[in-house]
Amino acid sequence: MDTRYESAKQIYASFGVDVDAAIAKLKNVPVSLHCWQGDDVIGFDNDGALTGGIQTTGNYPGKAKTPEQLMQDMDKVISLCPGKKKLNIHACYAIFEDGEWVDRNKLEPKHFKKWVEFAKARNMGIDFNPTFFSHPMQKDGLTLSHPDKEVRDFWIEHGKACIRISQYFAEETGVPCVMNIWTGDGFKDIPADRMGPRMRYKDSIEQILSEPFDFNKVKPCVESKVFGIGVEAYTAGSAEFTLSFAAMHKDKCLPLMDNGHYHPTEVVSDKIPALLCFFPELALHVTRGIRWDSDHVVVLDDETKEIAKEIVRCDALDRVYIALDYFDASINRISAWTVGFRSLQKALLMALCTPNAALAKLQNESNFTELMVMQEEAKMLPFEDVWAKYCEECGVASGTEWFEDVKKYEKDVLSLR
Ligand code: RNT
Ligand code: ZN
Repeated sequence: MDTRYESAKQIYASFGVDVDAAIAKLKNVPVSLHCWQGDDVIGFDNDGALTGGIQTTGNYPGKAKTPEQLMQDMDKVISLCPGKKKLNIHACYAIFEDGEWVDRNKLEPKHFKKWVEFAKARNMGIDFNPTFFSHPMQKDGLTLSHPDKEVRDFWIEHGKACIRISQYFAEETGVPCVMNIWTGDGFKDIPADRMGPRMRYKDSIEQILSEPFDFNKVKPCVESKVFGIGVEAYTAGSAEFTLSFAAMHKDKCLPLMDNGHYHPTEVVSDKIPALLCFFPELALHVTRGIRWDSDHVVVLDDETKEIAKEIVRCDALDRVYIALDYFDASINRISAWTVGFRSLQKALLMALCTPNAALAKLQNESNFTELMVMQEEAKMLPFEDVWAKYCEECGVASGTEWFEDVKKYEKDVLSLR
C-alpha cells in the first residue's frame, strides 16, 4: 500500500497538492457525531413517540434502548471511523438516576454527567440541542411561537436550562459547545397570520439568550427549515427568519444551515461562502435530502463534496462547526451511522486534496477554458490511495472490512436486544 501511496503522492504533487499535509490537517477537524441515529431520535425522557415535524421510518431490529446500549453502539461507530469526533446529544437524552425524573424545563447539568464522562474518556467535546419535540407541551405543533404564554414560557425555561448545561459541557471538556435551537413550529395548511408566530418566536429565542453565558464557550445557533412533516404550509423558523435573527444577534448567536432544509435546487455549498462574508462563525448539519425530505444517511454525493470543498476553499475549517444529522431506522443503524461519518470524512479529505489555489488562480485570470479542464482532471486523481493511508494512520479499515465488524456486532450484540 505504501508504494501506492507514494505514487499517488507524486501525482498529487504534480498538481501542487501536498497529501501528507492534507491528512495531517483532517486529523484535527472535529465532526460532531449525533447520538440520535442510534435510537431513531427517541431519547430517554419520554414515552417513545417521535413527534414535531420529523419522522423516522423503518423497524430494523437492534435499536439502542438504554444509555448503556447507545454508548456501546456509539463506541462501535467511533472505532470504525477515521478522524476527530465530537459528541452531539439532545436534551431528551438526559440520564436520570435513582428513579428521579424531571421535566425539560427543570433539566440540570447533573442529568448529563454520564455523557460528560463518556465524552471526556474519549477526548471529545460535546454539542447540545434543546429538544422542542416529542413532548406534551408541544401544543398544536407549536412551542416557542405558541400564542399561549404558558406554553412559550415552558420552552423558554427549557432553552435557558440548556444554555446552562451547554456551559457546563464546555467547562468540563474544555471545548466550546454548539447549542442548536430548532423547532418544528409551523402549520399544515395556509395560515391566517404568518408574522405573529415569528414575532413570538423571535421574542422567545431572545429570552433564552438572555440567560448569561460565555460566548467563547457556548455557541447558540438557530436552524431554519422550509417545511416539516405535518407542517407543510408554513414554518415559523424559515430561512429568512433564522438568518436575520442570527445577523441581528451576532454577539451571541450563529446561523445553522441543514442542507436538507431548503428548496430542492438551492444548495448550502453556495450559501457557506455567502455567510462567511458576514459571520465570523457558522454551523452546519450535514444530511442528505431526497425530494421533499431531509435526514437520509449522508453518502459521498456531489453536494456533500461541494460543501466540504467550500469549507476548505474558504479556509474556514476553524470557522464552521460541522455536525451530522440523519436518522434511518430501515437499515442496520451502526452501518448507517458509519457510512455517513465516513462519507463526510472522504469529502473533507478530497477537498483538502484538491488543487484549490491553482484553480482559483485560473478563475482570477479569467482562464475559464483551462479551469474547466483542470476541474475535470482533478476528479480523476488517485484519491483511494490517500484515503487508505489516512485510514491506516487513524487505525481503521479503509475498505469494506469495517462492515464485517458491523455484521459480527449485529450477531453478537444487536440481535440479542
Ligand atoms: C429537523 C432538524 C433537526 C433535527 C435534530 C434531531 O429537521 O434537522 O436538526 O434533525 O435536532
Ligand atoms: Zn438538522
